[in-house]
Amino acid sequence: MGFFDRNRKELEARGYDAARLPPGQYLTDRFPVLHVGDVPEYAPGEWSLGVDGLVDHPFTIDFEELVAMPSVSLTFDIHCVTKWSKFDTTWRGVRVRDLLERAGVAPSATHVIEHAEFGYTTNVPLADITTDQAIVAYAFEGEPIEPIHGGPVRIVVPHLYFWKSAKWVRTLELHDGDQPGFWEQNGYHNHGDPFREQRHWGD
Ligand SMILES: Nc1nc2c(c(=O)[nH]1)N[C@H]1C(S)=C(S)[C@@H](COP(=O)(O)O)O[C@H]1N2
Ligand SMILES: [Mo]
Repeated sequence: MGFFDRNRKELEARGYDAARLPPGQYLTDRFPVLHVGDVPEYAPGEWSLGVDGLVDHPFTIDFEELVAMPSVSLTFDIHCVTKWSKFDTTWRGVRVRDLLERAGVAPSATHVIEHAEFGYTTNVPLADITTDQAIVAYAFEGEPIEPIHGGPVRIVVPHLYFWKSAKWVRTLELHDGDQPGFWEQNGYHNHGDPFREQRHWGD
């Protein structure tokens, strides 16, 4: 039996429903760190989040304003395209949907482009980023998100591969039509559903 089969047996033995693990993935208890480039350092008050593009009222908020918004604490399984999955991660944040509502999304908008520090981008259809579970997260397991994991603020869109969850997010841009982001331009799938194994273009 190979590593992946052994891992799947092991998680069943631990009492997990194996259906939670998407095809081709393995379960890890670690929290791997994955990104291109540097980890940004912010001076106090320097971080902000903009909502712009095809909206009626573009706005920018700072960390205090974000934290003052109604928030949710949610527990998700996360899945990285490099094949690790982690179960039961708990995040607190503001639903992306609530931020978009405040900006007033134009009828022509179809996608959100997440813009992160240093030019990282990823594209998500509106329907995927306005679910109950898609959040602008500022806490992980009850603590501020560590800088290496995207702190102070990252996106979490748990039902898609984790590259769709931008760390150090700075702008949510409403866009008319799809526009492949950083990894999508480099061969990753435009949608990225782990349960359909949408890893690369053509999957
Ligand atoms: N800004 C930014 N966000 C990013 C990335 C990145 O390179 N830059 N990598 C993505 C990928 S491929 C993954 S798997 C997750 C990893 O998040 P983690 O380091 O907290 O596990 O962040 C995603 N968000
Ligand atoms: Mo990833």
